[in-house]
Amino acid sequence: RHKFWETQPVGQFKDVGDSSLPDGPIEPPTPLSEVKQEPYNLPNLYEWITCDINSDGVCTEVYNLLTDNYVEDDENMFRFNYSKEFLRWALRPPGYFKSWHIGVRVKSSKKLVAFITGAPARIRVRDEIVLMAEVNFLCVHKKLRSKRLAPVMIKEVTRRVHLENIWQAAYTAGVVLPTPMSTCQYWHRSLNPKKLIDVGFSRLGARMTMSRTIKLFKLPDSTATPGFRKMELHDVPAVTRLLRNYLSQFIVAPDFDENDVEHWLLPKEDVVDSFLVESPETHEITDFCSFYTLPSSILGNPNYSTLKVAYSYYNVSTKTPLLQLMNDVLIVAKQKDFDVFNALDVMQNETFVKELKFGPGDGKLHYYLYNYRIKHAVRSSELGLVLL
Ligand code: NHW
Ligand code: EN5
Repeated sequence: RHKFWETQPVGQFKDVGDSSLPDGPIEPPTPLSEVKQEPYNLPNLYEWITCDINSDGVCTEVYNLLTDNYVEDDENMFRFNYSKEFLRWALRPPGYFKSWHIGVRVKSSKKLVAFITGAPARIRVRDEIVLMAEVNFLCVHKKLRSKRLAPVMIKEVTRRVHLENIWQAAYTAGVVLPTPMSTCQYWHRSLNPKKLIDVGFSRLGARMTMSRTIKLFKLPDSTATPGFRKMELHDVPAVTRLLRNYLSQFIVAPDFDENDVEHWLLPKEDVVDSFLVESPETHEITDFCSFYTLPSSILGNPNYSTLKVAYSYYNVSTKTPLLQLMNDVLIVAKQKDFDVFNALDVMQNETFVKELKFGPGDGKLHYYLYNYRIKHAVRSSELGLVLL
């Protein structure tokens, strides 16, 4: 059934429920001298390239490939439209490897037709901190699908990750592969219900008119929490402490240090937004929330071409109730003209989605680890990890 995945060190469907297998690495590392030194073979018309994502030209080529060929919803109405600045942010975290930004070109025309990336991360699984590659942006041009190019791309990124002496990876996908360590539900909070209905992202509910729907999703003009403000550079140490302490309760979570927090959470216009609550009395940082910006192209609509979408990222509440904190972040997302705010049911997100009028989406997101077994699947609320 899975001719490729059956050959890989991932949990196999036949082993689901087998408690005799231990948690942890499936295969031991091999000596670096035994890692294949040459790239895997591609069909003859194609060649590997390492993408210099700093180059504006290369970044534009990657952007165009993804804009036209990356992930769509099940009815092909929307397609992810990661911005160039977002791609640069996602692909250049502290300690990144340029060799993990892998493209495939047509030899004759030099056209970019496929892409895959890795980015290094320390991820804690229970009480073990594991150095991993976060693999993302796997994309094969629509005209080259179903030719078994994806397995070659995955083997090549694996080889280049191994060359850096890293033996585990984490990735998410909308499709079921052998085998999810966790499965999450997408939730959506309408901010601009009229546009969402016009483009087919959502539907008018039964016995609902447009004006009642608009009223239902109305939000206050300004945030409610005293001391709520944008995160700044000098907040990095306090946010790191708050976040590390919060994430320690989850079974799988990133192990963020101050450099990681500066990279992943310091606001970057049209890429990532972060807010915190500074107590007006003690000036203590008590709460934190964030979202990233990932628009979707609207396919074949005469009136609209893009949907502005915010995705819930990391949120921490210690003093402000999470419900109030998230209502404030919805208000700022609305002020910034987002059409919809998305969240997965990870961490404590189930505690606010219904009350704040999110509705379940038609999409699921499956989380995977490569070469690391977790015997019992993790509940989504036990996941403290958000991948882009
Ligand atoms: S998930 C988004 C993936 N991208 C898209 O969906 C974009 C649109 N689709 C495409 O471009 C986020 C193509 O359909 C792709 C497949 C390229 C998806 N993950 O070439 P063939 C990520 O980027 C398996 C993994 O003929 P294709 C995460 C499939 O099960 N495997 O198909 C990426 C089959 O194998 P099987 C996937 O449609 C994580 C084989 O590919 C997959 O032309 C990557 C068919 O290949 C997916 N999303 O191209 C893994 N989709 O065994 C990283 C299909 O079933 C692992 N397949 O026969 C870790 C590596 C690092 C390790 C380090 C120690
Ligand atoms: C790796 N980092 O299916 C990423 N999105 O629900 C790969 N549905 O937007 C992950 N189909 O339900 C890929 N509207 C997995 C996600 C692929 C994209 C995807 C889903 C997630 C989505 C929307 C639009 C559906 C259009 C038709 C959806 C309903 C919203 C409604 C709002 C009002 C309250 C009720 C719900």
